Formats: sequence, C-alpha cells, structure tokens
Amino acid sequence: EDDVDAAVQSAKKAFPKWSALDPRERAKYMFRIARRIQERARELAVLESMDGGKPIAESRDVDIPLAAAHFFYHAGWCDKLKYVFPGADPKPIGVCGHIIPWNFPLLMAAWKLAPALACGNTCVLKPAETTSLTTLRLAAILEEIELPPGVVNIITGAGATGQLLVNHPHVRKIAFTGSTEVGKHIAKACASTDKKLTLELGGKSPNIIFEDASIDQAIEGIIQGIYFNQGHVCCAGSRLFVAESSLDEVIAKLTHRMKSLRVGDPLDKNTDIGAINSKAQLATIHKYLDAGRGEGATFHEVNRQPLASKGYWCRPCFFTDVQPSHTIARDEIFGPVLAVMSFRTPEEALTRANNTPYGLAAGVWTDKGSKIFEIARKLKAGVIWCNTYNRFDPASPFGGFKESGFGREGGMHGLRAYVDL
Ligand code: TAP
Repeated sequence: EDDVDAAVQSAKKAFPKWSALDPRERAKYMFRIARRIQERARELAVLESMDGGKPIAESRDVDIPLAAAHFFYHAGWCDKLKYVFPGADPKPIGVCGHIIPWNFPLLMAAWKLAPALACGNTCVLKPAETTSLTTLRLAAILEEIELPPGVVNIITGAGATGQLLVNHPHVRKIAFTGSTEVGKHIAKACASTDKKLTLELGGKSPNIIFEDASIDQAIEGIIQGIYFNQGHVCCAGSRLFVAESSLDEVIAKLTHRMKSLRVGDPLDKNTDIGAINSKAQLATIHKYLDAGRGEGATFHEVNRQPLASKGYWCRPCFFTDVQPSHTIARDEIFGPVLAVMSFRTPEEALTRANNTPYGLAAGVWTDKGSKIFEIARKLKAGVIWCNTYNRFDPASPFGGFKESGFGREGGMHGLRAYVDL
C-alpha cells in the first residue's frame, strides 16, 4: 500500500512541470523512448519470449516494433492536440493508472503510456505479476533517456496492487486491459468517483469465410488469427464460420496447414507456437477441451509432433460439429483452440457471429467488396478485418463493444481518454 501511494504521489508531484512543458519538448522525450526501444529491440524480444513464452519471431516482429511505433506515432501528436479536438482546449487530466495483462506486456505498456504522455499526463503502470520483466526494462530505458523523475512509475505486484491503484484518490484516470471479470470490478470501483475509465476486455471473435473467398489466403488468416501467440490474444478469431459449400475444402486445407506448424522452444526462430503462459492457463485450456468433447463436438488434433517434457504446451487444435450453445463456442478459451461452424446465408452468418456477449473483433473473407461493406456494417465488433486478420497499427483505434469493454486505444480516438476538454 505504501509503495502504491509513493508511486502515485511521485506522479502527482511530477505532473505540474511535465504538463506545462513545451509539447515539442515532450515529443522529443517520446521520440527518444521509441528510438531506444528500437536500439534494444533484440534484448527486449528475448526477454519477452523468456518471460511469457511467446515465439521469438512474434516478439521480434510484432510486439517490440509495434511498441516503438506507438511511441513514434504519439510523439507526433504532442504539439498537434488542438487539431484533434477542433474548437476545444485539450488539457491533461493528471495521474493516470494503467493495469495490463500478461499476453502483450511491453506492447500493452506502450498502448497506455504513449497517449497518456503525449497529452501531458503522468503515469503509474502495473504489469501482470507473471510478466513484468520488459516493463521493468522499460523503466531502465526511461532513466537512460532522462525522462524527468516521477513522470512514469512502474509498480509490480498482483491483483491487490492493481486494486490499490484503482482505489487511490489521486488517480484521475484508469486504463485497464484484462479479463471481463476484473474489468467489471474496476468499473464498480470507479462508478462512485469522478475517475475516467477505459476498459479493454475479453473477446470471442468470429471469422467468416464466404464461398467466394480465396480459401488459401483465408487459411493463413485463420492460422494467424487463432494460433498466433498460442491463442493468448484478446481478439483471437476463435469462432470460425464457413459457408456450407466451402466447409470440406476449408477443413482439408486447415488440416494440411496445421500439420506443418511447429510447437516448441519460444527462443527458436522457427517456432510457430510457443509455450502456454502458465500452468494455470494450460489447465484452463484443458478444461475447455474436455467440455468440448463432453458436450458432443468433434475434436481434431491433427498436429501430432512430440512435445517437450518440461514446460506447458498445447498443440493447435480445432472442433467441428459445434453448436452455438456449446461452452467452447461461448467462452473465451485464451488458447490455440478453434470452434468451426457452418452457415447457409449471409444473414445466418451475421446472426450467429453477433450472438455473443463480446464484441471486440471480427474477420470477413470474401472476394466481393460490396459484401465486405454490407457485413462489416452489421457486425457488432470494435475492429473488423477484411481479407486479413490481427493487423495492428498505432494510427488505428482498437477497442470493443458490449462486454469487450469501452473506449478506444490508438489513433486520434485513443487520445480522447487522456484529455479534459
Ligand atoms: P486479469 O486477471 O484480468 O488481469 C489483468 C491485470 O489486472 C493484471 O495486471 C492483474 O494482476 C490485474 N488485476 C487482477 N485483479 C485485479 C483487481 N481486482 N483490481 C485491479 N487489477 C487487478 O486478466 P489476465 O488473465 O491477466 O489476462 C487475460 C485477459 O485479458 C483475457 O480475458 C483477454 O481477453 C484480456 N485481454 C484483453 C485485451 C484487449 S485489448 N481487449 C488485450 C489483452 C488481454 P496480476 O496478473 O498480477 O494478478
């Protein structure tokens, strides 16, 4: 409790000077952070893979470059905020509390810190207890680039530490990424205060393949969407809807492609699927695999390569004969497990895709531009990818509908949460 208080007090003390700094000077600090992340990219990528188990190819090519890109992008906004909010006078809000999960540690830290700093706020950030190494290394980077003391404070600890941060009276805004369950607790805690809140929560995102889609291209997107990062992705395309006439072809090609995926050492650059993040997460995934089999879906584990005896591993797999009422079609599994279903008409695809309490992301695969616009307009999801999946850019806002949360991160939309107008 004393440490959380000390961190918040330090952010509060740093706020007047940081918020009054010439925005172009603020931008210089942020450009320096971005460049330093790039210079230390190899070290950060190795650290991220050692800590969380994700394949080095992903930490190297996705997490770390995107983290740097977020600082570069937001550095550019520092002295242009009045153009984002025409006619208004955007003011920083004060101390921002950030709580992030274990699946994209450095990237989530960048998603939170970069817009907050660009708008002139100071920050206290709590990484997940099991994956705090890259955020601690980021703290060292902030010292190296001589960011003024107190502007960013990083506190480690478990959920109770996060709770103390949420409840601290001097925190003016909370940005949380994590499970819907914890998000609801945080929403309740903030409800009786004047704290601003944004929540990025779970998902059960649909991928829809129409009969006119390029199936080979779609298969790569499906693989990217659900097996990428062991399925430890909030926007994972975990429900696949295939036009009935294309179902056999999709299953055959998916099976063929899955056989070639390599599960294993996260530090081997040829690995496609790394380690499951923790013993508890592996147990959760197995609980869902049992539920899928028990409720009558057909289990396909086509990739039979041997797994290392030490560590937590899960081969990529999928279920067919899935009913919308099955647990594996409703709950977020957060593992490399895909539920495959079919549909006859676009209306049926839409109804079934939207039949979920979540609304984070969706994918549409078709050759017809008109169908893309028609379907995308009616899908209830914050992010919709068309003929691609899991593509991120700092200029593009990300966030959910319904139980996937509210508020946006990234792009001009993401700045709104960090200013008083
Ligand atoms: P959570 O258990 O919700 O943990 C997220 C963070 O909140 C961690 O830092 C955690 O600390 C902390 N925390 C736990 N209880 C808290 C409380 N009562 N008050 C304040 N903070 C608390 O989620 P997870 O298991 O780490 O992450 C998986 C979930 O995150 C999935 O549901 C996934 O969909 C979601 N996720 C969403 C997104 C977006 S952008 N929507 C991105 C990534 C992940 P400790 O871990 O140290 O206990």
